Amino acid sequence: DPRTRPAASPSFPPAFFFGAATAAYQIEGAVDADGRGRSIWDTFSHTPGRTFQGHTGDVAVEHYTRYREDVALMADLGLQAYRFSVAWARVLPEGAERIEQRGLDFYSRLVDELLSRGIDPWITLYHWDLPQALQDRGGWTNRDTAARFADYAGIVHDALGDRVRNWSTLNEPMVSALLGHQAGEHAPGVRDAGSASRAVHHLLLGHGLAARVLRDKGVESLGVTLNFTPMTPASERPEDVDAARRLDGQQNRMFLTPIVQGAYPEDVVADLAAAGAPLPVEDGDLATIAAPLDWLGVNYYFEQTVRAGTRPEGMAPTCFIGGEDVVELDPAGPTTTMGWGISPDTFTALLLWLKDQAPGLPLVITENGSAWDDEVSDDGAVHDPERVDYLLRHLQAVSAAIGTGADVRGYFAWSLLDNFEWARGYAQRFGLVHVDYETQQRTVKDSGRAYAEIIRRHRGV
Ligand code: GBH
Repeated sequence: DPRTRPAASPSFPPAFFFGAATAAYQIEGAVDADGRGRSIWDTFSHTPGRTFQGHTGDVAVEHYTRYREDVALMADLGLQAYRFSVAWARVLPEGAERIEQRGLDFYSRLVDELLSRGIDPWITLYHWDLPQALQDRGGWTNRDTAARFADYAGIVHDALGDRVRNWSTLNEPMVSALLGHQAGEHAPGVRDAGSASRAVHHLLLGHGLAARVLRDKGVESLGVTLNFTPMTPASERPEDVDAARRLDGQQNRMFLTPIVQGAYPEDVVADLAAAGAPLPVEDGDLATIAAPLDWLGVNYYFEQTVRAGTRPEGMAPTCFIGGEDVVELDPAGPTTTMGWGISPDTFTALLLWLKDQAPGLPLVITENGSAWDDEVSDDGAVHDPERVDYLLRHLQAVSAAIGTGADVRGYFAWSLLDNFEWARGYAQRFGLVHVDYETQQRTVKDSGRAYAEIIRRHRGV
């Protein structure tokens, strides 16, 4: 089938690796199993009006009970690595203190299964599912949550560190802080600039404290995952250029710069202060946040063009502090079912920009992918030529960046499986593997087969 055969296969350095990524709440289900505590995503998804048609992660794709089958699928695809997150509330049902051994045991079984198949586990400690018990004490707006996160990191490492080499603290603190506390589109569903800026700083502080704990325990492959959305001004008008600067500041630089340079960008500090939402920085915090890392995880999906102006009636609330006078434009070209544009060249430019921003820090693509309306067709296959095209063009973009000097070590496709796409519920499918939500049957899509072929050629097997 020509749709599964890449025209020009991009080439990568021999040590480059390919994997796929998931996150706990999006796939596990089994929310009441083995003493798991509630998380803010249980609360949020069960609050009427918060998610698409009230969808929740209660069942998701039953990965908690089907993980063996899912690891077998990974092995069939030839994946070299698998990035997954640990649900804090499975390990510490109240967020702190009492450890639930059965929760740790699940991840231990998963790790053993991966290793038995020769797949390298990459753990993310936090992919947005804060224990509700900690939210009840203020969540990320409370400085104490950063210290609790560091404790939790140490507990997970004590259980899995003998077998897992690769550790990431946070996934996309931008989303936790700004979508969770400024736009209110994600859990905990708060819309308050002051809460958002407190969450920004405490997430970063939590990252730094956890990094210290993991380093002390001997971790040698330590990173954090940030999401990047490059911002382009709609015109040369100074107000549009400034709108793009402000959004770029909060979306991209506010998280990257403290981690790699030990300081918040001055323009961002000024913007937040002007919006009445200063960052609650205390002495020593920035040195903690700038803990040395072994790699930076990069999530990239699309670029955004912005202009200054009044947001049209009915437009979703801005996720940027003081961003009420900035408008995000619809993409000019074709879009995925998320409504996101497709800009592989911007991916190359982003990786080269990161090479300059974080000299000497290896990059790992921890997420990249696209959503489409996939269906199992009469021949029993799932034909997703758009995803094949997106995948190939973005892999070419990574290859081009490497060719121009970016030190990119690996690529994780988002996602292994169709899953609970947060506020968009099960309406958006990102998987390389299709899931029938009635039967839980998995079907490898054409894109999964194309990816397997790329990996097979890369490994020369
Ligand atoms: C990732 O989030 C998540 O890690 C993953 O769990 C999720 O399933 C996947 O992507 C697909 O959504 O600057 O105003 O244009 C990415 C979510 C998308 C949130 C881009 C911020 C930019 C908002 N990010 N979005 S704006």
